[in-house]
Amino acid sequence: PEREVAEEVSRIAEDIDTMEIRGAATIADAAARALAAQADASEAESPSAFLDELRAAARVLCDTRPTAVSLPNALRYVFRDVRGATVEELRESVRESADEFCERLDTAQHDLGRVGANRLRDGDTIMTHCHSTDVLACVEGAVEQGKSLSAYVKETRPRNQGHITAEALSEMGVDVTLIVDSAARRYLNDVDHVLVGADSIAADGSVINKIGTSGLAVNARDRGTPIVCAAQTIKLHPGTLTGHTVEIEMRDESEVIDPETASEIGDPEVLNPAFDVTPPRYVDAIITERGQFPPESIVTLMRELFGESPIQPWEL
Ligand code: RUB
Repeated sequence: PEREVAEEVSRIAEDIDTMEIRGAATIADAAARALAAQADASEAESPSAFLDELRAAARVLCDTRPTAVSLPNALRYVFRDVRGATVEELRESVRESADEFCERLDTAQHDLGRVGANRLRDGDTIMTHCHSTDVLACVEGAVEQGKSLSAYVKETRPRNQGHITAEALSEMGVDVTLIVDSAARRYLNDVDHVLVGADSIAADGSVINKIGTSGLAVNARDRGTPIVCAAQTIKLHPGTLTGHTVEIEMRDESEVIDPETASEIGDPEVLNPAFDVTPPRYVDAIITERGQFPPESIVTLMRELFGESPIQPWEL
């Protein structure tokens, strides 16, 4: 039977679903906090009932968006350290584990930013796609080192997350130029580094990120512009070690065209994939909190961190 989950869990799941909460790292943070909220709200009378509720919450959270592996990874991480013989002990343990996870996430992003910052030189121009907090951490690190930077920011249709990036970069003192997605190639000659984030990294080093990343990477390679992916190790997708592929989320067509006006252009079928896959040969480096890696070598790190056969959080 379906178990009731805490109201706060439903609310966070809804916010992830509607992209009120979005971006892989932010989703991971919210998911860990949701488990803590479930633990706080639980009225379970036995440890096993308490754990069943936590598993149900994990499932509800994972059912929101399929592509960012940081979501199940965050839940796995919190579950891994949960111990206790009584409901009270378990509750406290979930709180501690979630807090520790969120702290580690912050630290990892900061450490990643320092690695990424070292690639950027004073006076460099970057190009961004979508809105990635891991990418912003690299820029922030460079700015803190006293470097002055310019950025071409792609608006990132259909949801224009580029606007969030434009605002964040401006606040850091970066000189921002907003462009439509299809103008990227025209300006690549003026760019020193293309910086993108990731929702998942596959075992072969493929980068799964916002739709349009792969085309940008192919164009960047053609122009000889280095393309760098900033992705904490929480973005490594353990399932790809055992042959699974990363599911690409398809979103509602209303994000692309207003259903009211679609009839005026002959009611075409609309496809709205949210992410795409950039093969490792188009990526120069993956920047993590553990340092910078060529994409082809990321599998070693993945094995070290996850082992061979991770299980789903609700099976723990
Ligand atoms: C966001 C997106 C971001 C990654 C990385 O897609 O593709 O590049 O999630 O973000 P959406 P971060 O807007 O559909 O969630 O570096 O913040 O984890």
